Amino acid sequence: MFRSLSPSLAIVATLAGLVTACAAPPTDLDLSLQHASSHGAFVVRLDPPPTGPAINQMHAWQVRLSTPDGAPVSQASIAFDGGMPQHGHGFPTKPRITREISPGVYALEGMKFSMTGWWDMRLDIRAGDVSDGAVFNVVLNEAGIRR
Ligand SMILES: [Cu+2]
Repeated sequence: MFRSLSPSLAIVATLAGLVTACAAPPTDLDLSLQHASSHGAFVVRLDPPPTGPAINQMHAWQVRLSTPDGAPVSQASIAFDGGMPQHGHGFPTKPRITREISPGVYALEGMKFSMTGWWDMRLDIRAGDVSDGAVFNVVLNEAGIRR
């Protein structure tokens, strides 16, 4: 039984390994960490930790929110979601916006990347009666964030 199954199992395991290893991120990803929100209501900038986000370590980012003409946007409520689009999983933690550090600057805490590859970070922003979303792509390799 074991003998007859193992060759095909080995092949399946090998193929699965190859597919995972070879799923390179799309080459046309927008890797910018500052851009307009989807409908242009805000300009959003993500600042990673100065030392770069190390794999498997909890860390914090900052989110800078402004109007299109550069005025800081205070008292926004920002929901965070994201994960690895090619792997179908989210973050291993529950990152969230915890507080406004200074006008228009928000702390994104509880971040942790569990592996290298392409991650997306999605923000749902509401300020007053204006709502908009922003999506960022981060490609991580052993050296940090690919630019
Ligand atoms: Cu993954």
